[in-house]
Amino acid sequence: PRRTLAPGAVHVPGWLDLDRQRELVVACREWASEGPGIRAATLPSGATMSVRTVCLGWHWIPYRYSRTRDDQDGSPVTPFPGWLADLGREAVAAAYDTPAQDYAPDVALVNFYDGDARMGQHRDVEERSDAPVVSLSLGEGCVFRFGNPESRGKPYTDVDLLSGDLVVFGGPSRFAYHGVPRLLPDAEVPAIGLRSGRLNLTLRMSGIAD
Ligand code: MD3
Ligand code: FE
Repeated sequence: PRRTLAPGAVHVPGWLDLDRQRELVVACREWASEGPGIRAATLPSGATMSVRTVCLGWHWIPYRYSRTRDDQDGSPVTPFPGWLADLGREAVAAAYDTPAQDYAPDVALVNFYDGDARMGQHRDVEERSDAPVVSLSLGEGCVFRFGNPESRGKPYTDVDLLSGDLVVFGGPSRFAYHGVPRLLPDAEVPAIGLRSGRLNLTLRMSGIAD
């Protein structure tokens, strides 16, 4: 089933079957342990994010992209694998019910949430492309707050995202405010090899030439 949250924003609950969820968990674990590992980014205010992130293709630092892990040991970012770009095309095609051969994601942010981790309302404006963002959720559920392009406040809609869910954000929804106010620790979690917490993968087109 597909559910349109707003123009260009489509939620496909349970899009990833359990085998694909397990494969993604294995891959995320590998990426998170490569080189200097997964890290909580530090904001310009000096505050540390409660979410931990590992990046593929381009390394995200508040608020720019780099090919190197400039806030860690400066090592090169993990490459963005071709199979993940294929998965992104498949996701966009499923959400919009139309072929997506031109969708060529070159950045993935893998976010890990546990305990009281949350993500405040923000817009993703570091990319130089208005191509859609693909979001894949694994493990514990969360409340996802989908806002509007104008302000952090109302109107917004709260949507539960559960393990295996896909959401694609494109068109007029691409630059909307959004965030994750909390996990849903009491929701049931399938056995996919995640002991606890929530993983979210977002696939993006950086629009950066190199
Ligand atoms: C709507 N991640 O990494 S995914 C992020 O669950 C981020 O970890 C959240 O926000 C998470 O930037 C939410 C859903 C999402 C991601 C990117 C978007 C929604 C979006 C970009 C534009 C509009
Ligand atoms: Fe975001």
